[in-house]
Amino acid sequence: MKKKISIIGVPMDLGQSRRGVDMGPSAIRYAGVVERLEKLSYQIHDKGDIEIGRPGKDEEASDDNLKYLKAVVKANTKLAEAVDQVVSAGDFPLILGGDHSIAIGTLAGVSKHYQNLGVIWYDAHGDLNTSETSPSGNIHGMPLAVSIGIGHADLKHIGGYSPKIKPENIVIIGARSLDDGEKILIREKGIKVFTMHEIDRMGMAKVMEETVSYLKDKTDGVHLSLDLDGLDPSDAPGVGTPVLGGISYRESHLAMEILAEAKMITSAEFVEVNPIIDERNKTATVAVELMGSLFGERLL
Ligand code: B3U
Ligand code: MN
Ligand code: MN
Repeated sequence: MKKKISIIGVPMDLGQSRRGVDMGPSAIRYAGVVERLEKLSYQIHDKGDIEIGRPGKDEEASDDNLKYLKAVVKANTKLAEAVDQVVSAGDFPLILGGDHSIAIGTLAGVSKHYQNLGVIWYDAHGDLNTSETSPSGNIHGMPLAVSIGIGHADLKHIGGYSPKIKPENIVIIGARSLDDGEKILIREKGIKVFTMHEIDRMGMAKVMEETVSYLKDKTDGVHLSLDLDGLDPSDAPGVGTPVLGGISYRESHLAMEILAEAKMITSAEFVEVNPIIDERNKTATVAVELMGSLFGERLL
């Protein structure tokens, strides 16, 4: 039987300040995600987009440094249910963002199906802020903290349980813009991080091999959360918060190929594609190409 992948789009941009990532799912579909994965002989079920309502005028500003909290909670609650259904049906969930706050809903839907879910967080940022440490109040800078049980109760308890993942089951890859509070949390919780320093020094092959061996024995599933801003802006210009000195296109393909060989990824999301500031849909196209490698495409 063909392995089934269910695609869920989340056209949400309320977790960050620049409008436009709500069009990410469309851009990724236009870049040919369904056709690409069908070619690899998967059976694809595109379940369409989660409905994201428009928030009220008074919702952006919030006293507790959590912009659009209510709307983000609502969207992620819906997403968690949709993802839960996909996993229950035995399909592979592939989530298209949307800003990275949607990882809160994805992980709420996925992690209840595992005893020890691993998470690979491919990102320029740590996304480990809380309302106290966040410089922006943007919830897309908080999903990893929320998922380990740190943050606003309404975010943590989406899906009805907390925490979703254990700090020792996380690997962050590509970090180069960490806030002070995030650095403290990384040390306190012992989260494994390969910053750009390690990627430059060790090479991507070694970084990924270490990631695989770090997670292999202690996890029973691994979620890949890939923020396109993990890549260098020259390769992925269509992201809201580009950070210079990122992972190259080629290194990213290699990373995905090593994950495909390891056969360890059980769910994935590709987030933060912003077609408004992109160059001819380049970033969405890169996302689709990386999905090709992740799902087993080979050069020869
Ligand atoms: N760490 C900063 C910036 C940021 C986080 N995630 C993105 N940007 N994409 C913050 O606002 O939390
Ligand atoms: Mn992110
Ligand atoms: Mn990021």
